[in-house]
Amino acid sequence: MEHQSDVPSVETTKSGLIALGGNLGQSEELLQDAIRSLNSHPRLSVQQCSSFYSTVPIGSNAGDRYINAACVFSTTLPPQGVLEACQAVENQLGRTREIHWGPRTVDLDLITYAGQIISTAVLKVPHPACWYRRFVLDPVCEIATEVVHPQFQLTFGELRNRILQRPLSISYATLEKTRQERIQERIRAHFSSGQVQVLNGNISATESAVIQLLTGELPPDHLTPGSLYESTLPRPFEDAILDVLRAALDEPEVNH
Ligand code: A4P
Ligand code: MG
Repeated sequence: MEHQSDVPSVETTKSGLIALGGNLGQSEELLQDAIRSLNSHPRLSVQQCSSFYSTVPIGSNAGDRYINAACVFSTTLPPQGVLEACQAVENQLGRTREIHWGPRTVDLDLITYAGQIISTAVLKVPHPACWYRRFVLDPVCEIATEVVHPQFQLTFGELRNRILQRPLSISYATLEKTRQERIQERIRAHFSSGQVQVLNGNISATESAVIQLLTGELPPDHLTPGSLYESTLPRPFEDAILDVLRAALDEPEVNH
């Protein structure tokens, strides 16, 4: 029998997308340094970069406005290797991780890798939040609007168009009544009816809601665009939902 180690490995070139963000220090220069640094990796090359966008910070600890961008890369590294290359660049550019979602010099997220779906303890691809964040979708769509999100089978351009609907329609498919009411109250306090519309729970959410909030665990093979499982969001859920909506509603400003 032939062992795996006896088979000569053939290195194929794969491509993917990385999203960049930062809000500490000279962010534009730091993002440019990050792109140069990624490109200097012997097995990774940056093919195309978006403009730089100024975006509203999402998350209560997030700090000042962010600069966000995206790039297309090609690589002979496996996905885990691209993640490690990204983390090496973050560390080299002075990233520390005292606060989750806290201010950072440079944050590099692997958005897609060769149309693959990956879910390990350290790497989730496509990036789970990429479909509702304008700070990811706008730069990505500038350079890769036709790239298909492999779980949703929609292009990034289509994913962005869904989020552009106003009011943004959301539903609480499986949340119990008291939690629905609590969340609804908070949404009303933060967003106007022209921004967010909460659909009645018994409407078929998959058809009409852009974002559908669900409790319980994420079923890996039943992912539809718009399904947001409680288990995939930071706690408390009620705050995380407001952050999701802010990230979907924010209008990034191009900052060439
Ligand atoms: N990880 C899993 N999958 C991936 C992936 N596809 N790409 C793991 C990158 N990392 C991935 O990330 C935590 C762990 O996620 C890593 O150890 C890796 O194994 P991190 O970069 O250390 O921590 P983080 O970035 O603080 O947390 P997280 O959850 O990744 O946050 P996000 O999603 O990166 O969001 N507002 C604006 N306007 N612009 C921003 O760019 N970014 C964030 C952070 C919050 N608010 C923002 C922005
Ligand atoms: Mg990150």
